[in-house]
Amino acid sequence: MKKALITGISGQDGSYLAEYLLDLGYEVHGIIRRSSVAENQDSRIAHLNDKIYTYYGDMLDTASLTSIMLKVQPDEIYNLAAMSHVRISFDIPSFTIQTNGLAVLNLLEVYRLFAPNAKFYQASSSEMFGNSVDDDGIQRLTTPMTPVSPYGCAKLLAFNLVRHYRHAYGLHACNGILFNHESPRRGSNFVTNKVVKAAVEIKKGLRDKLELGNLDSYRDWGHSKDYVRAMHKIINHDVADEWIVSTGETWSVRDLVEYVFSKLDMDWKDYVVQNPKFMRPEELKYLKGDSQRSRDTLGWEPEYTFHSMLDEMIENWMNKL
Ligand code: G4F
Repeated sequence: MKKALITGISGQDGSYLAEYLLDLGYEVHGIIRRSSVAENQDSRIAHLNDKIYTYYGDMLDTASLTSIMLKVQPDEIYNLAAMSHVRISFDIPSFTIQTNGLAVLNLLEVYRLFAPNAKFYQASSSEMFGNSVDDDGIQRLTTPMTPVSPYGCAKLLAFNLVRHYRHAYGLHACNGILFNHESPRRGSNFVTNKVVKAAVEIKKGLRDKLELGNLDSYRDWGHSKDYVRAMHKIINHDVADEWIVSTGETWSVRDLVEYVFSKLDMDWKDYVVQNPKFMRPEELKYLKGDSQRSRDTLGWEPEYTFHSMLDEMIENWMNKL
């Protein structure tokens, strides 16, 4: 039985990955960060409580990472822990750089010293590209990385560290550059779930408007469930490398809003207002990823479309509210 250690197991991706690995017969271990609201610590993984092993730890506490690594002795390490909100990274830039960048160095050191035979997966992000895009309107591995947020800068540091540790120490350490990915488990301060939740609340008469920031940015949105399958394929490929995971389709925030409101038989223009509070000091305007190599070499394909993913999120809030 293979052992996996997941940092960030209580997040959207961590919870889906834990389910996926359990189905494959893995023994799943995960690190949970302490929160003052106990329910927030494990709301996404409570249903797995008797199937997984969890430990309190923190990416900023190297001693906790060391003791967990020594105890678990994992075959596969998935580093999904991060301060994952791009706009908030402008408010807490130093914390973001420490957690998403420097802490990855600490984790790599703990991995190198105490579990060097394990395989390592780093959750790298399309936010690393910033506003770089090739002439054909696509981001690929050769596209320059010029991040436009503290979050993107920290992720780029971690990306380079992972590559460096692979080359310098011969470790099986790989990067998955994942474009945006969503699901009913997405935090409701990310734009997809914020829009879906508010639209359903409006439909049910629980509120009357939705405040958003920039409607003109474009994202390549996939489903988290599809993307955790890609993580497993990436870490288990013979050669550790860098991989892009994306749908290859791009939609604007306006398209997203239009679709969700029209699905609920409403005209979004009657309800959506812009609030500068939700704008970013610097915006990443456009994402569309080329994942052809991942599809051809890893045999990965997404199952959800942008619309089927949103339909699932709408259904979730319709049932919940
Ligand atoms: O949903 P978002 O906050 O996601 P963002 O910034 O693209 O980051 C996500 O994807 C990255 C991969 O590229 C991940 F690395 C990262 O961890 C995260 O998962 O915003 C999407 C777009 C942005 O252009 C934003 O400006 O939606 C725009 N937007 C417009 N109004 C808004 C809002 N975003 C949020 N969160 N809230 C708004 O009210």
